[in-house]
Amino acid sequence: MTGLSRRAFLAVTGAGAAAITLAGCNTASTSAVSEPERFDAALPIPPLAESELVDGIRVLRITAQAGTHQFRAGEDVSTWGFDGPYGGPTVRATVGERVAVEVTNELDESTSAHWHGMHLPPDMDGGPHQMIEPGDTWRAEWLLDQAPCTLWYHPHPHGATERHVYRGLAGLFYLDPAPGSAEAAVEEQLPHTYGVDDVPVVIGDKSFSDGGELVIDDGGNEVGLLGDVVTVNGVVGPVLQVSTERVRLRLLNASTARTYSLGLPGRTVTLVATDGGLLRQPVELEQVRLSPGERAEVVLAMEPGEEVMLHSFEPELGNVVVPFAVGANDAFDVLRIVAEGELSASPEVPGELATFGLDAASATVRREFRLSDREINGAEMDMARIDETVEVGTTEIWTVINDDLSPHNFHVHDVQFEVLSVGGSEPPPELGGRKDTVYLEPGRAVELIMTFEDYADPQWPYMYHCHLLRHEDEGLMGQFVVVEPGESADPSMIAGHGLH
Ligand SMILES: [Cu+2]
Repeated sequence: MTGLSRRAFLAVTGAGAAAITLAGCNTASTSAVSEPERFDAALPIPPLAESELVDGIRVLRITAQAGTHQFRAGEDVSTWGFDGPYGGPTVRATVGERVAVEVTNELDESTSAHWHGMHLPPDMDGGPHQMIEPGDTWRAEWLLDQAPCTLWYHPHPHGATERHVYRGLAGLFYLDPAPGSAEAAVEEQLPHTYGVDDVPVVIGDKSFSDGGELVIDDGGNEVGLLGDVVTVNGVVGPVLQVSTERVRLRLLNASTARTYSLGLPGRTVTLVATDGGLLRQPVELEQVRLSPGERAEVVLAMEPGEEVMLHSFEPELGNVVVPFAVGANDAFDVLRIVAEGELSASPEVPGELATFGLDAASATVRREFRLSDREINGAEMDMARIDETVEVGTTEIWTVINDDLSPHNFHVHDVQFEVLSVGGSEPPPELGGRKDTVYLEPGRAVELIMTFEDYADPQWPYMYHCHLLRHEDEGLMGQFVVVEPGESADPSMIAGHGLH
């Protein structure tokens, strides 16, 4: 067990901490994740969602449903998924297109579908104010107006997001570059054949009961549920066969609490993109740290006949007070990758990938967000309260501080931000791209810069929150509206709406 109950955690991190030793915690130096004996389950590739063009709009339909899924062959588990028992199809559309997604809820409780990382109007965001009741269909329609990137979609019902995502409701959403764009030329040079050399890797840790069902309430660990079984695209012990000299992995941490640090032991991977799109230049890394909700695109070079293991090293989580209780001591294999005897040629990764950048001198507003326990700036989430009001067109710098001795992270809806500093220093190169979610080390501040370009609407808020989903569910979330200059937030629509 990785278990250290929240009450015990608060006790050791509280005033009496100095008097308490952790000598009794004999799991402190060993990984709490149990690896499968063999990695021989063919990595499933999520199907691409079907779509049709209707009056120039790319229309997709997905359905949230309950079902039965086998993470391990022969073992049926009750799960939830979009268009299937677990996970969801990969949605693919092109920057510049209008998309409409019609989401039907066939579950027996209300849910929602949030487009994580998407720049879109607040009433299309699929947050806790856009609930879909059982039997209903909700239509979200918007213009894909941001850099090409790898996003994802998942439910966002207030107080229940951890459970809905953990049971399996999560899928990828690829924004492909517009034809003729600079990004399209780069994309040609990167591995880009879906499921062949451009491979979705959705990682989720699970915990199973003696009866083989998913354990959801694990007694209240500080960070939420840390499963002792790691799954990729819904299976345990996966293997990926590759037939090309280079393979691109689109990594998504769809876990509710666990942070991974992914790499190939003894060699580097080439990081080309993070949450919001391509980096300026590729970065060679030994490990890519991914906290819940973050994405990374890495390119691996393979030799014919070679076999490598994608591994999760002990993640560097900062100055956490009880490392084993937050997964900091866990290291384990994730995905075996086997190259065929003959590999087709792949282009080299371009040295220049993308051009972008927000100028700190253009920021006219600064805000500070202090995360402590389940409060941001001293307040728990209130669905009927607008916490921040932003004028459309403004570039702002948000300073986000983890005031606790345990991990948090921070996700902002509607925008992709850039990281200006981490703990007062220039961010490492892997944080040099556009992001929507960032890890927060205990006791340190990150400065984020972002521009709120569109979609002024005083009535419908966007969210910002910790993406450790139990923290979010328990109140570590706030709401902002984007308004026209001089306009005020109008919470009249949301007061009493969406509350159950
Ligand atoms: Cu948190």
